[in-house]
Amino acid sequence: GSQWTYSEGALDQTQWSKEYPSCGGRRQSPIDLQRRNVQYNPSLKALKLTGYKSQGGQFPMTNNGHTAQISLPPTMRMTAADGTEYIAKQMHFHWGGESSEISGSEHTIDGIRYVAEVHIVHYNSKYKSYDIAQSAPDGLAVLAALIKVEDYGENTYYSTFISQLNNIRYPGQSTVLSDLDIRDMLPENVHHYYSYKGSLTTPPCTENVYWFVLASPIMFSRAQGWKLENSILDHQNKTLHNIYRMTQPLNNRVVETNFM
Ligand code: SG7
Ligand code: ZN
Repeated sequence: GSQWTYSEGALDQTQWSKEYPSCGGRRQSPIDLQRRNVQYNPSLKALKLTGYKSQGGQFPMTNNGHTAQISLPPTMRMTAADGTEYIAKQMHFHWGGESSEISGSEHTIDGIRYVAEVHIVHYNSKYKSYDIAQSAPDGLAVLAALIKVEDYGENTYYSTFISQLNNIRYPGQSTVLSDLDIRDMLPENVHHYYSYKGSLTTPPCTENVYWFVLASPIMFSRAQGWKLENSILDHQNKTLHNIYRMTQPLNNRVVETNFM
């Protein structure tokens, strides 16, 4: 079968639905988060993140040809406002062009695209495994955070990750990161978020993802933004750039927030 891409060849994102029908569905991700159109729900509780603090673990990281992806231990869990518990599986990134002027987040806020976006993919703990959950209608939840680059200092919680991107330059390459603190890799404020029901943002675009997009961004230095955008290559040996999907129609969905 042909390989899907973001913007080149026969199976670019405008064509995904021809091979992956769900990509043409009515609850697709990402979306533009429009502050004027969200439903403020003050009773929406904060997410509960357990096992996110560093336990001195080893985190395999790989270049899967589409992004840099870090495997996460099942001891990391997220409990949503409705009490559903999700088990972490992996985290990965979406980014834009060769400079941070060319942004590449997937979700946009009032039409503004951020430099990059991190996704922590989880599966519903009522299922025995990720593989079972990934095809269940209530199987997945993704915790997302937008990444902003300005003249800040280095975000030292990302130093290990950024410096080891060189070890996964080619698709299929892997490395191991030690002692990540995933909690510290998120914004300080994880209480405020947007949430809505959507899909995977890549083929097969399965419509079984509960999305939680944090309201506060993660800060990177310019050098860190540049390294994220320019360290790893795709299957054509070209630098992986603009690895994000265009925003999709909201259709009849409601985006909820727990902040004003
Ligand atoms: C990334 O985004 C990868 C995919 C992920 C996809 O390209 O990290 O993961 C693997 C295992 O290839 O797909 C099923 C899955 O997690 C879509 O995930 S996303 O909706 O959070 N962007
Ligand atoms: Zn993603």
